[in-house]
Amino acid sequence: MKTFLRILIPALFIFNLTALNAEDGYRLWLRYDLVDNPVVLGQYRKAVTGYMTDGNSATATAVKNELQMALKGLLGSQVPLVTEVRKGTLVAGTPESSKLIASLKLGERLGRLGNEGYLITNSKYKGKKIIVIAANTDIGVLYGTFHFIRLMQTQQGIDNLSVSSSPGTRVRILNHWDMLPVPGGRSAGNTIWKWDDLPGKLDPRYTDYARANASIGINATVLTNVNADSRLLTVEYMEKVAALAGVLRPYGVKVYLAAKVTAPMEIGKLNTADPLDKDVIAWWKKAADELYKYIPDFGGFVVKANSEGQPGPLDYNRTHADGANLLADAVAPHGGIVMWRAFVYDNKVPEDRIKQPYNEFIPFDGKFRKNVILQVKNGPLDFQPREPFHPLFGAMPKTPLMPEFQIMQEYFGFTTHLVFLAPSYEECLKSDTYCKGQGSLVAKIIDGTLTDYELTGMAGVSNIGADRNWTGHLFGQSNWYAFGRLAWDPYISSSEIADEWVRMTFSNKDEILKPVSRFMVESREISVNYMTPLGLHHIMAAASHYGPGPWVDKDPRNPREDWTSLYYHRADGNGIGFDRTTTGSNAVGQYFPPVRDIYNNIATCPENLLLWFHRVSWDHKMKSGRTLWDELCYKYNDGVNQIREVQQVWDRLKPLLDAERYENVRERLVKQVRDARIWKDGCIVYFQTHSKKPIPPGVEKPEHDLEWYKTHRYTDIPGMFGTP
Ligand code: GCW
Repeated sequence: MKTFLRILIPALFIFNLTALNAEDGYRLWLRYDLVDNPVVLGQYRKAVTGYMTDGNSATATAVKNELQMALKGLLGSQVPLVTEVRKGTLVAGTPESSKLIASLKLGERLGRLGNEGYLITNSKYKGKKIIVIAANTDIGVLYGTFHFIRLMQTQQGIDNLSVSSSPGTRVRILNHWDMLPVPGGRSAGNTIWKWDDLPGKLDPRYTDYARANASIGINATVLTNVNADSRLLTVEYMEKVAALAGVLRPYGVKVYLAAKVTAPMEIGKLNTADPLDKDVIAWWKKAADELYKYIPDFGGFVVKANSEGQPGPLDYNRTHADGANLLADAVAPHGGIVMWRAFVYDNKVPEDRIKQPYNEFIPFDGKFRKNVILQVKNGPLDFQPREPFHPLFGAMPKTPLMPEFQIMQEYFGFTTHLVFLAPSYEECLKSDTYCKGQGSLVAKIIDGTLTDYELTGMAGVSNIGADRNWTGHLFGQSNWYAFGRLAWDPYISSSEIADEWVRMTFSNKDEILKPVSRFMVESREISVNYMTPLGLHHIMAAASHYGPGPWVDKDPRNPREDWTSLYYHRADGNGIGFDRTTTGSNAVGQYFPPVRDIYNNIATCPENLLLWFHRVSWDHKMKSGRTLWDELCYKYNDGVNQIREVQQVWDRLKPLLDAERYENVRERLVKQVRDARIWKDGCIVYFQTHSKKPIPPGVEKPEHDLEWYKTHRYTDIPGMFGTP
């Protein structure tokens, strides 16, 4: 009996622990498990023996709660909240809320940090060693607190702290592309917003959403799709939005809405939405006044207008500036802003699609109100695996521009493929536009270093959904994380971000940290290789946007030319690629010299953008000495082999990982490897019908004939758009 109990009791204990710590990914990177390095743990326990927070605001309470939770978890036992300083007290507050912090005379250093920045330093108070997290506002203290917690999660030293940090951009915003529920049945899909339960019932998940965002400095969110629903501006929805705003507010996350230009007609019963019509002007003013009654700190609107069927000012022979300024005037008295999207194109305009945003917006530089910012996708087309940077960056000195990145992997295998996107964000931010000579990086334009932009921001199309682990693929979390970190600091590198995220999410141990962060950083290039190497773009399956579709000559949703693959790759017996040089569409002309000349010349154009800018013969000699055709085949082949290697690395890590999270990724990698092969084979057999050349030696032979790839349907890929 005794022996039985001896076995049973620990077994029960272990079972319970496992149950409590279900590794379902819900905790994201905010995992506060015991520091597993005894030396580091010892140092932390000595350095932090208690914590002291002051202030009564909801944000100050959030600081207190977070510290309590984090310290208890990381250090293994309750760390007391103290009212008297003792050795090892962690003091968090503002000079207003905390007498102690006021006495440290940090004024000058804090002065430079603005409303959201913070300091973290070691100090002495009455001869006792303390750690100080200080800021000008409670929200700054919260950001500093999360930074401090991150230092412990990533096992950094905390005895010599001298951190001072403030955000590089002002509006660090998620754009959810979720739809509102459609009356009479269809659900809102995979959204975390439970619209039917609001405003009465608040899912505790909203608080964790806010915590996660605050932990990486995201301070804003657009709740629904930019293909907007005017019901959002009805009182019924304002109440729901206000309830959400109430949960997010203590964490510094402001709510914004997608506005539909025709809302005055759809819900206001006006017979026009003309931005210069006086009734329309009055309607928006009233709508904004009403919104601010419900949500006094409402952020403002994001607008997609005259793009992909969305209504806009051009329908009334007005301009984008007229449309944006109308809304800007309505929210200005309340401090709101308008983010007007530059993602516009029209198949009726006889012009290379990628040139249209630049052409449409350049004439209006300086014509927008002060509280308008243009939201510009990282590249001129549409979130493709690789694009050059958008030529609008640097070209509108009198109009603030904010980049829009896609976190949701619409063209990167949705929630099935492992693709860490920081390298693609970084590639755009570190692109040199030369708008003011060498060193005019996109990052320096959008953060105001090289411009007079008072309003700055960065938008990320969110991948957050109702899955227990938030993003479906566990590694999708890293893209949310990366976006937030870069919006705060547009200069940090992908490898730093990967390193932090792996440490916090998986482990600080080298045997996990090193291989995982390495394949994360490589994963984006791997996907480019098996999907769209050498500057290919928009050759995915129509509608679903999953899998290859270089043969797409008609989109089932709309038979427009600029939604086909043929429009973009232009392959025939002579060669492949879109001539955008001075002898072609001259899209290169939208860049500053010398960028335009570099892109324009086939000898200097980076090979990873070759087919974006050039039409190239199949026999063209590449830098490797191979022909273009052979190089293309090898790139596809490399992509498949590289993702197989990632799969092997992951499998080898199995004994070191918890079963649940290991399995989440393993199962998806199986599909990713399968579908990378389909991409490679499908593209090679299709392009071979044009090149008529043999597949070079060493490239794995395609499994099927072209017809198979053309008719293949995926039945096990969540998140895919529509069908085929
Ligand atoms: O990538 C395309 C998507 C559309 C999206 C559009 C946009 C919200 O396929 O679903 O619409 O971009 O960015 O407006």
